[in-house]
Amino acid sequence: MNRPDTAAAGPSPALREELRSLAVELALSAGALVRDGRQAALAGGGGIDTKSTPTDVVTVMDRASEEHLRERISRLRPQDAVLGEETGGQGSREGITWVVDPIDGTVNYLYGRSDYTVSVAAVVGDPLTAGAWHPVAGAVARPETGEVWHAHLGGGAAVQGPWGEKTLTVNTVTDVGLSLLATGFAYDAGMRREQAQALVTLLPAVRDIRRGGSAALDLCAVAAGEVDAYAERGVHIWDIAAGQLIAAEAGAHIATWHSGPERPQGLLAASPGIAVQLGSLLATAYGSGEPTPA
Ligand code: LIP
Repeated sequence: MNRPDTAAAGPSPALREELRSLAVELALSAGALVRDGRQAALAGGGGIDTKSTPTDVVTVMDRASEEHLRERISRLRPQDAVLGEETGGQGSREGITWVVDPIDGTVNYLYGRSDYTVSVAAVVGDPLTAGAWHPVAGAVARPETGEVWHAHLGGGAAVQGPWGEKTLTVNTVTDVGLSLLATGFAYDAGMRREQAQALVTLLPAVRDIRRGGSAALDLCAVAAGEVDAYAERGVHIWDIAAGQLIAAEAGAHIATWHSGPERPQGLLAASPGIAVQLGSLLATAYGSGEPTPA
């Protein structure tokens, strides 16, 4: 298990639990905003812009959700920093930074699909430097189903919904050839080509893959045992910060892999029984080094 040392400097267990409760509240309230505001905001094809490529969309509700989160956090935790997908931020090297993805799975949201989320994490360290931060509390809300997955460092992971709450534990699969792998693809055509080429190695070597469109939801699926692993290259801290903590607290092995300074790193969250096998497969598929524990 490569869960960060819970005794490491940082918030006390009591404060981590408090941050977890706040992350749940924030994710649920922003989720309700984007769910209820979608029809009016996107009526007649309005409310949509693009970012890095014509397929990398941002809606007025992405922006409204992040503004809502920033306003609530500045009121409830004025001493903390905020880093968001849509308006950035510096982060706090000494204290706590709230890392928020106002809508993860924006394309799903645009198409009226239910598999989009709001992801809220409290992290310590420098959130702008890979490997220099770690999450201490987090929540991922799925507004269309009323579910929210949550965890705090050393406190386990759970999911709550209209039906109640249950503790999360990863699967015990030990043969990567029988594993169900969640993955995702970038918006950049060149990166997508590389990811497709990597699939030529990965796809025949696993049971199957699932591509859901939200890294946060994929990581919660690992935690819940709905897939055996998640691996994707090029995701951002706001896509993964809450989900990777939830997966780690449910027993997943978390690692990153690098294939050169010019390439974005990859994230792997896997049931422990297949982490080494899958890590080697990823290294072969991407021509990178073996993943290293996060
Ligand atoms: C999404 C990620 C997903 C990735 C998508 C997209 P967004 O984030 O969560 O894992 O495969 O291409 O980047 O853009 O919906 O916030």
